[in-house]
Amino acid sequence: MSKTKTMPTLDLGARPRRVSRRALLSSVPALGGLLLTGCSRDTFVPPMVRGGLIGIADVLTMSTNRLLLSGQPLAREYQPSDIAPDFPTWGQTNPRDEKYQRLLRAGFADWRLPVSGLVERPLSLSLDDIKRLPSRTQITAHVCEQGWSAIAQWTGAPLLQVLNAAGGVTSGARYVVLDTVDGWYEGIDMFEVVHPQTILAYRMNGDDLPIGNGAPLRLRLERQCGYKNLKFLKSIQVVDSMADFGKGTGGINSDWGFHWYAGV
Ligand SMILES: Nc1nc2c(c(=O)[nH]1)N[C@H]1C(S)=C(S)[C@@H](COP(=O)(O)O)O[C@H]1N2
Ligand SMILES: [Mo]
Repeated sequence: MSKTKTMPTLDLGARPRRVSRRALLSSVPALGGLLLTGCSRDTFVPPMVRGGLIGIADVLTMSTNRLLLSGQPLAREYQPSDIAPDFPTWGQTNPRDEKYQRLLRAGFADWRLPVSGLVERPLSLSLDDIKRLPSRTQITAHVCEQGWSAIAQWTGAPLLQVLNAAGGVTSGARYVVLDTVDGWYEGIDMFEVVHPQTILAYRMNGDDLPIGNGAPLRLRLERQCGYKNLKFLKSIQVVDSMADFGKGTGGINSDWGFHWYAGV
Protein backbone atom coordinates (compact mmCIF):
# COMPACT_ATOMS: atom_id res chain seq x y z
CA MET A 1 0.00 0.00 0.00
CA SER A 2 1.51 3.32 -0.97
CA LYS A 3 2.01 5.93 1.70
CA THR A 4 0.21 8.56 -0.25
CA LYS A 5 -2.97 6.56 -0.85
CA THR A 6 -5.95 8.16 0.77
CA MET A 7 -9.56 7.25 1.24
CA PRO A 8 -11.78 8.69 -1.46
CA THR A 9 -13.19 12.03 -0.45
CA LEU A 10 -16.80 12.78 -1.13
CA ASP A 11 -18.43 16.09 -0.61
CA LEU A 12 -20.51 15.65 2.52
CA GLY A 13 -21.20 19.31 3.00
CA ALA A 14 -19.27 21.56 5.30
CA ARG A 15 -15.62 20.50 5.32
CA PRO A 16 -14.55 17.37 3.49
CA ARG A 17 -11.52 15.86 5.20
CA ARG A 18 -8.99 13.46 3.81
CA VAL A 19 -8.42 10.52 6.09
CA SER A 20 -5.27 8.60 5.30
CA ARG A 21 -5.86 4.90 5.01
CA ARG A 22 -2.59 4.40 6.82
CA ALA A 23 -3.94 6.32 9.80
CA LEU A 24 -7.09 4.22 9.75
CA LEU A 25 -5.12 1.01 9.74
CA SER A 26 -2.25 2.01 11.95
CA SER A 27 -3.78 0.18 14.88
CA VAL A 28 -3.91 -3.18 13.12
CA PRO A 29 -1.28 -5.61 14.30
CA ALA A 30 -0.75 -8.85 12.45
CA LEU A 31 -3.06 -10.74 14.78
CA GLY A 32 -5.97 -8.80 13.35
CA GLY A 33 -6.52 -11.67 10.96
CA LEU A 34 -7.22 -14.01 13.83
CA LEU A 35 -10.26 -12.04 14.75
CA LEU A 36 -11.54 -11.56 11.25
CA THR A 37 -15.14 -12.58 11.48
CA GLY A 38 -17.79 -13.74 9.14
CA CYS A 39 -21.38 -13.69 10.19
CA SER A 40 -21.18 -17.03 11.91
CA ARG A 41 -21.93 -17.09 15.60
CA ASP A 42 -18.92 -19.39 16.05
CA THR A 43 -16.55 -16.63 15.20
CA PHE A 44 -17.94 -14.16 17.70
CA VAL A 45 -15.30 -13.22 20.20
CA PRO A 46 -15.83 -13.86 23.91
CA PRO A 47 -17.95 -11.38 25.85
CA MET A 48 -14.89 -10.07 27.67
CA VAL A 49 -13.66 -8.36 24.55
CA ARG A 50 -17.03 -7.54 23.12
CA GLY A 51 -17.61 -3.88 23.40
CA GLY A 52 -19.51 -2.50 20.48
CA LEU A 53 -17.79 0.09 18.40
CA ILE A 54 -15.28 0.98 21.07
CA GLY A 55 -14.13 -2.62 21.59
CA ILE A 56 -10.74 -3.76 20.40
CA ALA A 57 -12.31 -6.71 18.59
CA ASP A 58 -14.32 -4.35 16.45
CA VAL A 59 -11.32 -2.18 15.69
CA LEU A 60 -9.45 -5.28 14.55
CA THR A 61 -12.22 -6.88 12.53
CA MET A 62 -13.23 -3.61 10.93
CA SER A 63 -9.68 -2.60 10.07
CA THR A 64 -8.80 -6.04 8.76
CA ASN A 65 -11.96 -6.18 6.72
CA ARG A 66 -11.28 -2.79 5.24
CA LEU A 67 -7.69 -3.70 4.49
CA LEU A 68 -8.85 -6.79 2.61
CA LEU A 69 -11.52 -4.80 0.83
CA SER A 70 -9.26 -1.95 -0.16
CA GLY A 71 -8.73 -3.35 -3.66
CA GLN A 72 -12.35 -4.43 -4.14
CA PRO A 73 -14.48 -1.85 -2.42
CA LEU A 74 -17.83 -3.13 -3.71
CA ALA A 75 -19.61 -6.16 -2.35
CA ARG A 76 -20.02 -8.75 -5.08
CA GLU A 77 -22.95 -8.16 -7.40
CA TYR A 78 -24.76 -11.03 -9.11
CA GLN A 79 -26.80 -11.71 -12.23
CA PRO A 80 -30.61 -11.68 -12.45
CA SER A 81 -30.50 -15.46 -12.89
CA ASP A 82 -28.91 -15.76 -9.42
CA ILE A 83 -31.90 -14.18 -7.64
CA ALA A 84 -33.41 -16.51 -5.04
CA PRO A 85 -36.98 -17.57 -5.91
CA ASP A 86 -37.96 -17.50 -2.23
CA PHE A 87 -36.02 -14.92 -0.26
CA PRO A 88 -36.95 -15.40 3.41
CA THR A 89 -38.61 -12.90 5.70
CA TRP A 90 -36.84 -13.00 9.03
CA GLY A 91 -37.07 -11.42 12.46
CA GLN A 92 -39.81 -8.80 12.59
CA THR A 93 -42.10 -9.26 9.58
CA ASN A 94 -45.05 -6.98 10.38
CA PRO A 95 -44.62 -4.48 13.22
CA ARG A 96 -47.72 -4.22 15.39
CA ASP A 97 -47.05 -0.54 15.97
CA GLU A 98 -50.38 1.24 15.53
CA LYS A 99 -49.04 4.19 13.58
CA TYR A 100 -47.20 1.83 11.25
CA GLN A 101 -50.36 -0.18 10.64
CA ARG A 102 -52.26 3.01 9.82
CA LEU A 103 -49.58 4.13 7.35
CA LEU A 104 -49.55 0.66 5.80
CA ARG A 105 -53.32 0.68 5.28
CA ALA A 106 -52.97 4.01 3.46
CA GLY A 107 -50.27 2.63 1.16
CA PHE A 108 -47.62 4.68 3.00
CA ALA A 109 -48.94 7.87 1.37
CA ASP A 110 -48.46 9.77 4.64
CA TRP A 111 -45.26 8.03 5.64
CA ARG A 112 -42.31 10.35 6.26
CA LEU A 113 -38.62 9.86 7.00
CA PRO A 114 -37.27 12.65 9.20
CA VAL A 115 -33.60 13.44 8.56
CA SER A 116 -32.18 15.40 11.48
CA GLY A 117 -29.11 16.08 13.59
CA LEU A 118 -25.85 17.31 12.08
CA VAL A 119 -27.22 18.18 8.65
CA GLU A 120 -27.43 21.60 7.01
CA ARG A 121 -31.20 21.48 6.48
CA PRO A 122 -33.14 18.97 8.60
CA LEU A 123 -36.11 17.73 6.61
CA SER A 124 -38.78 15.10 6.33
CA LEU A 125 -38.95 13.04 3.15
CA SER A 126 -41.97 11.28 1.70
CA LEU A 127 -41.54 7.99 -0.10
CA ASP A 128 -42.01 9.84 -3.40
CA ASP A 129 -39.30 12.34 -2.41
CA ILE A 130 -36.95 9.43 -1.82
CA LYS A 131 -37.93 7.77 -5.10
CA ARG A 132 -37.13 11.02 -6.93
CA LEU A 133 -33.54 10.99 -5.66
CA PRO A 134 -30.88 9.33 -7.82
CA SER A 135 -31.23 5.59 -7.35
CA ARG A 136 -29.05 2.52 -7.44
CA THR A 137 -30.02 -1.07 -8.24
CA GLN A 138 -27.85 -3.95 -7.07
CA ILE A 139 -28.10 -7.74 -6.95
CA THR A 140 -26.36 -8.88 -3.80
CA ALA A 141 -26.19 -11.68 -1.26
CA HIS A 142 -27.82 -11.15 2.11
CA VAL A 143 -25.93 -13.11 4.76
CA CYS A 144 -27.77 -13.72 8.00
CA GLU A 145 -25.70 -14.50 11.07
CA GLN A 146 -28.25 -17.18 11.88
CA GLY A 147 -27.08 -19.42 9.09
CA TRP A 148 -28.74 -18.57 5.80
CA SER A 149 -28.05 -16.39 2.83
CA ALA A 150 -30.02 -15.41 -0.25
CA ILE A 151 -29.57 -13.22 -3.31
CA ALA A 152 -31.97 -10.46 -4.25
CA GLN A 153 -32.12 -7.30 -6.29
CA TRP A 154 -32.54 -4.07 -4.37
CA THR A 155 -33.32 -0.57 -5.64
CA GLY A 156 -33.07 2.51 -3.48
CA ALA A 157 -31.55 5.90 -2.85
CA PRO A 158 -27.92 5.91 -1.78
CA LEU A 159 -27.79 7.14 1.83
CA LEU A 160 -25.36 9.81 0.64
CA GLN A 161 -28.07 11.19 -1.68
CA VAL A 162 -30.50 11.38 1.22
CA LEU A 163 -27.97 13.37 3.25
CA ASN A 164 -27.27 15.58 0.25
CA ALA A 165 -31.00 16.30 0.06
CA ALA A 166 -30.61 17.69 3.57
CA GLY A 167 -27.80 19.96 2.38
CA GLY A 168 -25.03 17.60 3.49
CA VAL A 169 -23.66 16.94 6.94
CA THR A 170 -22.12 19.59 9.16
CA SER A 171 -18.78 19.43 10.91
CA GLY A 172 -18.50 16.88 13.68
CA ALA A 173 -20.70 14.34 11.87
CA ARG A 174 -19.40 10.84 12.59
CA TYR A 175 -22.33 8.43 12.49
CA VAL A 176 -25.72 8.10 10.89
CA VAL A 177 -28.22 6.56 13.28
CA LEU A 178 -31.17 4.75 11.77
CA ASP A 179 -34.26 4.01 13.89
CA THR A 180 -36.95 1.50 13.06
CA VAL A 181 -40.64 1.08 13.79
CA ASP A 182 -39.95 -1.98 15.96
CA GLY A 183 -37.45 -0.18 18.16
CA TRP A 184 -34.19 -1.24 16.55
CA TYR A 185 -31.42 1.26 15.91
CA GLU A 186 -27.95 1.10 14.39
CA GLY A 187 -25.22 3.68 13.97
CA ILE A 188 -23.02 3.40 10.89
CA ASP A 189 -19.85 5.38 10.34
CA MET A 190 -19.07 7.70 7.44
CA PHE A 191 -17.03 5.06 5.62
CA GLU A 192 -20.20 2.98 5.26
CA VAL A 193 -22.45 6.00 4.80
CA VAL A 194 -20.65 7.17 1.66
CA HIS A 195 -20.25 3.65 0.26
CA PRO A 196 -22.08 3.48 -3.10
CA GLN A 197 -23.90 0.25 -2.17
CA THR A 198 -25.28 1.70 1.07
CA ILE A 199 -28.82 2.40 -0.05
CA LEU A 200 -32.24 2.95 1.46
CA ALA A 201 -34.18 0.40 -0.57
CA TYR A 202 -37.83 0.71 -1.57
CA ARG A 203 -37.88 -1.97 -4.24
CA MET A 204 -36.96 -5.65 -4.11
CA ASN A 205 -36.72 -7.85 -7.21
CA GLY A 206 -38.49 -5.14 -9.20
CA ASP A 207 -41.55 -4.78 -6.95
CA ASP A 208 -42.36 -2.51 -4.03
CA LEU A 209 -40.52 -3.73 -0.95
CA PRO A 210 -42.78 -6.38 0.64
CA ILE A 211 -44.02 -5.86 4.21
CA GLY A 212 -42.09 -8.86 5.49
CA ASN A 213 -38.85 -7.49 4.08
CA GLY A 214 -39.25 -4.08 5.72
CA ALA A 215 -41.72 -1.90 3.78
CA PRO A 216 -41.69 0.84 2.88
CA LEU A 217 -37.93 1.43 3.31
CA ARG A 218 -34.98 -0.60 4.54
CA LEU A 219 -31.25 -0.21 4.79
CA ARG A 220 -29.00 -2.28 2.53
CA LEU A 221 -25.49 -2.38 3.93
CA GLU A 222 -24.03 -4.94 1.61
CA ARG A 223 -20.73 -5.64 3.30
CA GLN A 224 -22.27 -6.40 6.66
CA CYS A 225 -24.38 -9.18 8.12
CA GLY A 226 -28.14 -9.45 7.97
CA TYR A 227 -28.79 -7.88 11.33
CA LYS A 228 -27.28 -4.55 10.30
CA ASN A 229 -29.71 -4.33 7.34
CA LEU A 230 -32.48 -2.57 9.23
CA LYS A 231 -36.06 -2.93 8.04
CA PHE A 232 -39.06 -0.65 8.65
CA LEU A 233 -37.00 2.54 8.81
CA LYS A 234 -38.54 5.32 10.87
CA SER A 235 -35.98 8.12 11.01
CA ILE A 236 -32.36 8.95 10.45
CA GLN A 237 -30.15 11.37 12.31
CA VAL A 238 -26.53 12.40 12.01
CA VAL A 239 -24.57 12.51 15.26
CA ASP A 240 -21.02 12.96 16.56
CA SER A 241 -21.24 10.18 19.15
CA MET A 242 -23.22 7.01 19.84
CA ALA A 243 -22.76 7.33 23.61
CA ASP A 244 -26.34 8.42 24.27
CA PHE A 245 -28.03 5.67 22.24
CA GLY A 246 -29.02 2.47 24.04
CA LYS A 247 -26.07 1.08 25.94
CA GLY A 248 -23.68 3.26 23.96
CA THR A 249 -22.15 0.43 21.92
CA GLY A 250 -23.25 1.86 18.57
CA GLY A 251 -26.38 -0.16 17.83
CA ILE A 252 -28.98 -2.50 19.22
CA ASN A 253 -27.17 -5.60 17.98
CA SER A 254 -23.91 -4.66 19.69
CA ASP A 255 -25.96 -3.76 22.80
CA TRP A 256 -26.99 -7.43 22.63
CA GLY A 257 -23.39 -8.64 22.28
CA PHE A 258 -23.03 -9.00 18.53
CA HIS A 259 -20.26 -7.19 16.68
CA TRP A 260 -20.94 -3.58 15.85
CA TYR A 261 -18.87 -3.95 12.68
CA ALA A 262 -20.42 -7.10 11.28
CA GLY A 263 -18.31 -7.62 8.17
CA VAL A 264 -19.43 -10.46 5.93
N1 LIG B 1 -36.35 -3.50 12.05
C1 LIG B 1 -35.81 -4.71 11.92
N2 LIG B 1 -34.81 -4.88 11.04
C2 LIG B 1 -34.24 -6.09 10.89
C3 LIG B 1 -34.63 -7.21 11.67
C4 LIG B 1 -35.71 -7.01 12.58
O1 LIG B 1 -36.16 -7.94 13.28
N3 LIG B 1 -36.27 -5.76 12.68
N4 LIG B 1 -33.99 -8.43 11.50
C5 LIG B 1 -32.65 -8.37 10.91
C6 LIG B 1 -32.12 -9.68 10.51
S1 LIG B 1 -31.42 -10.63 11.72
C7 LIG B 1 -32.07 -10.08 9.21
S2 LIG B 1 -31.34 -11.53 8.72
C8 LIG B 1 -32.73 -9.29 8.16
C9 LIG B 1 -33.80 -10.13 7.49
O2 LIG B 1 -34.30 -9.47 6.38
P1 LIG B 1 -35.48 -10.13 5.55
O3 LIG B 1 -36.68 -10.21 6.46
O4 LIG B 1 -35.67 -9.26 4.39
O5 LIG B 1 -35.03 -11.52 5.19
O6 LIG B 1 -33.32 -8.10 8.64
C10 LIG B 1 -32.62 -7.48 9.69
N5 LIG B 1 -33.25 -6.21 9.96
MO1 LIG C 1 -30.14 -12.08 10.57
